[in-house]
Amino acid sequence: MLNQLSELAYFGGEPKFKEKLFVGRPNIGNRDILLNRINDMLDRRWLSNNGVFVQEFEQRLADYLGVKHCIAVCNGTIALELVIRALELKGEVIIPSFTFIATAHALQWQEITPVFCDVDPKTHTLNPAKVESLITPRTSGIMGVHVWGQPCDVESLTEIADKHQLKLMFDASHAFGCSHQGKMIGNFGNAEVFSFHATKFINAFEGGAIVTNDDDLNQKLRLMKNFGFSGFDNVIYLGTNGKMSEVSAAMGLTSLESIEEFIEVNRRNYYCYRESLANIPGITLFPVNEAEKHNYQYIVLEVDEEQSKVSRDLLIKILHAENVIARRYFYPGCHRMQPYRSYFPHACLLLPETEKLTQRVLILPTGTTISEDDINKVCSIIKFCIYNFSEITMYKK
Ligand code: T4K
Repeated sequence: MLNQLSELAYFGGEPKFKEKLFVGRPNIGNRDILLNRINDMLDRRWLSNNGVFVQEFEQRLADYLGVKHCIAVCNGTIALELVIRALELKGEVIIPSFTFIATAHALQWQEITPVFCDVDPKTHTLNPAKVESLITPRTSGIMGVHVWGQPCDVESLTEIADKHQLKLMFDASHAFGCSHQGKMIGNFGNAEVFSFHATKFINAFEGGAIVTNDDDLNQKLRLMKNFGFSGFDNVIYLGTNGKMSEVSAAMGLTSLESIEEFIEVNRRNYYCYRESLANIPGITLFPVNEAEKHNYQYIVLEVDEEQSKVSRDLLIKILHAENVIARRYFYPGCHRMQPYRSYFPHACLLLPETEKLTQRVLILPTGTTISEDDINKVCSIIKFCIYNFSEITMYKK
């Protein structure tokens, strides 16, 4: 497809894609079913406040995950905030910095200090040995993130939490439909949180859910997400408005019904990328554990510049010029964003693996809007860059 440098859009050639290929393009399930649901909702004139779609969505999520309670809410960030509050976390909570900023903000928003812990470079999730070394008398909990759908080291984290009498929760925003040792993510710690944002594997336009096997926590969360109301005119607890709307639940249900198709397409895309990107110097595709259930929602590349000779950032610029809108999740790391950068200016010294990952990781588009042809084209651009590194780096802008 590419023979010389000038054919790259970055150096003045025509972009290889007319339409932009986005990371995070939403998967839409069956449109007719969705529109029928929306019509039903309009006919019923019941648009929010624990409507039938929300109740059905909660039940179907709980059944799918094999978890006792599911509380649907308006987004993943509110879900995190609610759990943090319901678990009465305070002081310090240990989290990875290699995550979306919402994980940290959900704590800081409630004046709890997120203590950033380094990750294991193989799994990109919390390194349990490092977690233990960060525990202080102010620590009240640990929040792991199953980033890219890769489960944390749940057993070690549970052991640490039990030993130090800490609460354990998981931000499972990326991990809907994934399992760990045969059990669906959603069943671990005191509670787990999913995001059903438009860009997520299952989407509800905006939405989230908290899942737990703890009856008391369930009761508390249900009150908290609805201003603390227990029946008409009776407020028995401090609460907020975390409710999911009916239109979101309609989308969530429709999306959930297509889950097998989404997995199939994402899986096909993952294997297509894997084949096309095999044996390219300095390029590694983050692996999926085939022994477990997985949603294959993120195509995660690591670029090792020493071998590839082309940096991750130059590769991104070249891809963007071709209309492939690859992303640098989670650059530059929460610890380098505000307000944390000001609060902990030296945090980077304790986060060497996170620092490396934020310089190396690149996310490529996948999902139902991407064809195998598209993937082969994207990969041929990457290959061309790596195999022509000396010219590329010599003439880079
Ligand atoms: N914890 C973790 C680990 C998370 O990853 C997230 C969310 C949360 C917590 C919080 O959950 P929510 O409160 O969001 O439910 C995007 C999403 O907005 C965010 O939900 C997600 N993580 C994060 C990983 O990605 P940005 O800042 O990258 O958004 P943006 O606007 O750049 O869009 C992302 C890509 O998606 C672009 O390539 C465009 C494409 N896109 C987006 C939307 C909304 C579409 O093609 N269509 C769309 O409708 O954060």
